[in-house]
Amino acid sequence: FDDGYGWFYEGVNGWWQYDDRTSKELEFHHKASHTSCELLIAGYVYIIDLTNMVQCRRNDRTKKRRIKRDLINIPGRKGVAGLKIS
Ligand code: V3L
Repeated sequence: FDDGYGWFYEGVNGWWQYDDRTSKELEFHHKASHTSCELLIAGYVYIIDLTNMVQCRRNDRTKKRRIKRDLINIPGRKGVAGLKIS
């Protein structure tokens, strides 16, 4: 975004940036002070808990990933939505 911040979810040894569309949706819900939202990501509905800053699949809540809103150029950034930085 214009302020240099983006949205990330946890991977192995680093953070993946959310895809563009999902990032915009997250930013909208964040700015509106929503405590959670449900978003369709790669064919699955995810519950994004903006209070505890975690995400999980709606139909399989065992795997929780931490999420964060942070500067785009953080160290440990792996890529965008599973596409690695070369
Ligand atoms: N955006 C895109 N794909 C996601 C997201 C998301 N917000 N959340 C989960 N997945 P789970 P390393 C990730 C994918 O949590 O090597 C990365 O994007 C997730 O993809 O049980 O471990 C990489 O593609 C996983 O494939 O819902 O850091 C991949 O893991 C699948 O949904 C490997 O990354 C199940 O995750």
